Amino acid sequence: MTIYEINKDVIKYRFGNPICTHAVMKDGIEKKEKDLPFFQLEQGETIQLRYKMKVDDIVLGLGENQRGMNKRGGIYESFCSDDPLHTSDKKSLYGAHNFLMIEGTEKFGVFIDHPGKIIFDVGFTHKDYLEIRIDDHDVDIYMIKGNNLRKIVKNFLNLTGDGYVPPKWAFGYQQCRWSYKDANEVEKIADLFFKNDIPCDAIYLDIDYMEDFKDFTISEERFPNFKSFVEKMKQKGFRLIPIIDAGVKIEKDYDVYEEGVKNKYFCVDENEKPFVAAVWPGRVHFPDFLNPDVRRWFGLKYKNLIDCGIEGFWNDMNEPAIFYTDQGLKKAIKHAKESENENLDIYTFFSLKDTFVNLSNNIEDYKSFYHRLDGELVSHHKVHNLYGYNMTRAAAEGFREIDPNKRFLLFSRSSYIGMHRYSGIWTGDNHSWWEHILLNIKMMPSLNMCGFLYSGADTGGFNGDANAELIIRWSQFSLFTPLFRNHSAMGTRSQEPFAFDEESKNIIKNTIKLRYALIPYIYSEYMKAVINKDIYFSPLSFEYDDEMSKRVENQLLVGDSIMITPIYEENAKGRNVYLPEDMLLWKVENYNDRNYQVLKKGHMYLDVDFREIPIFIRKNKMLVLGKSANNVESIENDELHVIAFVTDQAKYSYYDDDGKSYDYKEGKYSEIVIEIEKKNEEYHIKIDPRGNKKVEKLHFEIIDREGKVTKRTINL
Ligand code: MIG
Repeated sequence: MTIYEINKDVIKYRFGNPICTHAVMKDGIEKKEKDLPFFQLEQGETIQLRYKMKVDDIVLGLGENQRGMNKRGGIYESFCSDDPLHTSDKKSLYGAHNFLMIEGTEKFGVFIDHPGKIIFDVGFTHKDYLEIRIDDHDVDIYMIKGNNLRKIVKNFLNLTGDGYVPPKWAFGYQQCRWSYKDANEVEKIADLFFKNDIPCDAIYLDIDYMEDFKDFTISEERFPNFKSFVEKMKQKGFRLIPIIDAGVKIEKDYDVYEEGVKNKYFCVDENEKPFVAAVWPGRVHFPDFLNPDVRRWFGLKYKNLIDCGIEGFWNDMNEPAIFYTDQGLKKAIKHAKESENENLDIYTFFSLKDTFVNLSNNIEDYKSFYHRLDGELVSHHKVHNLYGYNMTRAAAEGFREIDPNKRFLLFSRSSYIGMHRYSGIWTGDNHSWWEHILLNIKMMPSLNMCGFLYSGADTGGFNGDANAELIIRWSQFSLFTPLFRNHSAMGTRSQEPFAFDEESKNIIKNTIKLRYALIPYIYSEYMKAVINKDIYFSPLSFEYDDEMSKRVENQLLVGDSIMITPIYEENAKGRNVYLPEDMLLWKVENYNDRNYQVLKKGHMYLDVDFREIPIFIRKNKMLVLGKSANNVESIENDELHVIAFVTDQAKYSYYDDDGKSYDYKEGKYSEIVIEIEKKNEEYHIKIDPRGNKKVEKLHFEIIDREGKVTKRTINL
């Protein structure tokens, strides 16, 4: 074991000779340190770490995973998986996010930088022990210090580089559905948004737009004159976001296939022939994204679509998902033939059935192909968790080369720590289940802790049929997630905002309008989180020290000023709420109508009608909001409203920038610093409009402890 000090808060423990994942962007200085702290270590062919948890310890982190925010009681396996049934017993979803924190007697973070399989047994096998089992003897382990949870997260995020920033329009509402079959249908959807006066910024193109599911092609038949169609839709105010899949169709004369074979850009089998698997188009090859030349080649392919006016993409099936391989299929068919005329009993029948069920995403297939890493063949199984990450890196680096100072929308299904530098993620194929709203709520802060700020779930659920109430309640939560996209699977019930009755449509419309009105706040908080290596969604325990705040998992802090208490149960007309301090409640039905209520610290039952969205403004904090519009670019925010709950003094820094370039990195952004102080029953407002050219007026509503509202307008 070699020990490196990265900085005063982070020590790296290196075992053997690990494969470089590029998750961490910082080197350290070699050090004579003591042994790995906190953990009992077992080292051999594999490495195991064991930590005895105290009764009240909580364990946070692990990003995209099942179960609670507190991961105790569960067992999780880092092995990126295409599994469309997210039940609570599932150990792996699409991402591998090997960072966790202990908060209790001891406070620390640990990041296991390893691209293969890892088990996190958080008190599952033995309730008191956290055990981390790494399927290898080459690994980097980072131990991260910090006085509190937020500080530990910041120290961790400080290692992994600057976070991804999408264009501002990507904070608008977005509509997707797998099965918008052609240009006419896409346009019809856009027109329905317009006709119903529902704001929307983007409509997605799922695999249906491609020709025979070939990446970077466009079906001439279903999307004739694609470039002018993209232009026409942009005129109407909608951007189109095509999907890109990981597998490249094997087809003679298809340029991506031909070039990939010629240049040896594909992963290979044991005979060093391009590895064959089957996904959407039937047989495909997988680009070897671990190789920088391949990344550059694939990344520049996005240009075909960018040249047509496309400004955003989603990368799918990049775990990589495998439907079957020829070897697997052959075995299964043989098994089936041998079973013909047999008297199949419980064992032999299920064994036959399982051979077919296990055709997809089979571990034997992942073990049967290879990457070329610095000239050497490395088994895919060993580096499995790097695949989607590097596909997405390829895309992001391609965009930077194609149009260097332009931000593109990009998110991926599979991911690894460090991929947040290149894109966001969405949480894959969930269901139209109420449980999945709650899972979504609990997962968002965990994803943030691992760096993934631009994220969100398929609002309304991907698989299964949604009813109007589910879409309403889910949208009322998703309106706070940076990625706010409604998506559903082919064959399920339509779930666009106008797919239900008139009343439900209007409620969803008001919800989406509230989102647009909140974009000044959401964008400001998002950008500050990126710049300060902070998170956007926090558990209450990040801000409040009391014991109860550690236990609450169904309420979140959004940015610095507000707390939300979403409804995630069918037919619920309210819920229990815990206030760690006095707060100001604004129950929003229509964002132009204000109503305020000061609520006392403690527990309460809150009535929440279908039409209502409760927003809690924290004590001595401010919420900034503007106006809604058809889409983000047409929002006029020359006048902003500030709702402040002030008992002593409050300060808010409102961030904004051009929303489309990387100039913010050179300090080209504006910040309006607002300070309100209450002295002798008078409010003193101080405004420092640093670099601001857009906002001309601020309308204040300042609410005091008694609920008295003081209005003030200030010209900048
Ligand atoms: O196996 O492209 O998660 O969002 O609609 C399904 C079709 C493949 C999975 C993605 C989903 C997308 C779907 N894809």
